[in-house]
Amino acid sequence: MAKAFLSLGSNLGDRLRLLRDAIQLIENQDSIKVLKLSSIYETEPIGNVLQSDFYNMVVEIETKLSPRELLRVAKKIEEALRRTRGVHWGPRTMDIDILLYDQKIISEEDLIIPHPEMCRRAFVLVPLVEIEPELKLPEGDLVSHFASRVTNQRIKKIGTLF
Ligand code: PH2
Ligand code: MG
Ligand code: MG
Repeated sequence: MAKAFLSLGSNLGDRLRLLRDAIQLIENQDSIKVLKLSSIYETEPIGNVLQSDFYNMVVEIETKLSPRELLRVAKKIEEALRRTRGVHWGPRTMDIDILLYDQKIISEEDLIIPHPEMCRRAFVLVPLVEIEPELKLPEGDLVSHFASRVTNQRIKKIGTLF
């Protein structure tokens, strides 16, 4: 079994409901066991697209799926929640990204782990550190070290999902 971390984000529609549905769909997978859920955070949009605030959270899972199989399941769940595609980094009903998969480093065209942007994003780092304060990247750096460097990004804890 591998341990992995997923980032969930929504800024279109009923964001809370969409996060709840995404978690439900993840928990319904026989091949995935949810270990921990972070709180939900309202976060400023990162990137050069004018769009509304996101709700973000992080999920820690245990899985027998390979990274690529896990990616396929994540895409399937995004589809089920009718993720609208369009602007790169633009508004979406549900975005599910793989942040970490054990201590693996993967660098393929459509699958990069650790997630290449994760160390610059408060909306990923803050919930990650909330559920695993001692978590390290494959390179050995503490995730909390990066979290302390993104305090300029607006992020507000909303509460828990259930
Ligand atoms: N996702 C992006 C781009 N910008 N900003 C926030 N706050 N939250 C996100 O989930 C997010 C983003 C691309 O996936
Ligand atoms: Mg993303
Ligand atoms: Mg994505």
